[in-house]
Amino acid sequence: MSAATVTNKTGRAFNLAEQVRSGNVRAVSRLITLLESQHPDGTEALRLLTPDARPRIVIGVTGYPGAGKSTLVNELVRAYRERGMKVGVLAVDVSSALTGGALLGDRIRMQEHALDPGVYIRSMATRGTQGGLARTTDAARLVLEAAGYDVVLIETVGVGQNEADILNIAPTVVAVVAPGLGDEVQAMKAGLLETAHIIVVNKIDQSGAVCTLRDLREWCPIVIGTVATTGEGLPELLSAIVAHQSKQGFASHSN
Ligand SMILES: Nc1nc2c(ncn2[C@@H]2O[C@H](COP(=O)(O)OP(=O)(O)OP(=O)(O)O)[C@@H](O)[C@H]2O)c(=O)[nH]1
Ligand SMILES: [Mg+2]
Repeated sequence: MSAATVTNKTGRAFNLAEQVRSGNVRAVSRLITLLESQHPDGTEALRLLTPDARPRIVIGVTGYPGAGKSTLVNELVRAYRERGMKVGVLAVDVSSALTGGALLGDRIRMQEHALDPGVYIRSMATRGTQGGLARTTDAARLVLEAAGYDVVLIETVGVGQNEADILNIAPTVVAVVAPGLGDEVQAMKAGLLETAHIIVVNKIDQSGAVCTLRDLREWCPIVIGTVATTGEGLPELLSAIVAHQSKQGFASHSN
C-alpha cells in the first residue's frame, strides 16, 4: 500500500470520525454501515472515536417475539425525550429467518419519533453470525455515544446466544414477556433469570396477567407489569432502571 493510499484512508476515517463527533446523523449512519460490512474505514474511524467521559444509559430490551418490545421502547424514548435527553435506538434483527416485516413493524411503531432530531433509530441485521450481535451492535453503541446520544436502547429478540450477548453490551437488560404464554414462560424462566435484570410483564390488560405476574415474582426480584400501548407501568419501569443503574455504580441522570 502506498503512502498516499494510507493517508487517503486515514483522512477519510478522520473526517468521518469528526462528523460523527459533531452529531452529524448521516455520518452516524454511514459509519454504522461501514462497520456492518467490516470496511477498514469503519474500523479506523471507530478507533478514532475516543469515548468521552459523559455518563450514558444503555438499556437492552429483549424477550419473546410480539411481546411488545418495540412499543415499550417507543415509550422509553418518549420518557427520555421528555427529560431532554438524546436517544438512539438499535433494533437488531438477529436471525435471517426473521423477515424484513418485523423491522418494518418496529419502524412504524416508533414512527412518532421519526421526525424528532433528538432520536436516531436504526435497524441492524447481524447476518446470523455467532457473536455478530455483540460485535456490530457494540460498535454501533459506541458510535451513538460518541455522537452525543445520552441513551442507547437496544431491542433484540431473546433467543439463544443473543440473550447472553446482550448482557455484554448493555449494563441493564429488560426482558419482556406477555401473559398467557403458559408453558413457554415456564421454559423461559431459567433463561430470563440469567439474562435480565428487570422483567416486564407487558399486556397486563390481557387475561392471565395476574397469574403470570404472581408466578414470575416468585422467581425474580424485579417484575413490573405494563401496558406499553397506554404507558401504564412506565414510571415504575423507569424507576427500576434508575435503581438498577445506581446499584451498578452508573451515574444516572434520568431523574
Ligand atoms: N393489548 C396490548 N397490546 C400491546 C401492548 N403492547 C404492545 N401491544 C401490541 O402487540 C403487538 C406487538 O407489539 P411490538 O411492540 O411490535 O412487539 P415486539 O416484541 O417488538 O415484536 P417483534 O419485534 O416482532 O418481536 C402490536 O400490535 C402492539 O400494538 C399492550 O400492553 N397491550
Ligand atoms: Mg419489535
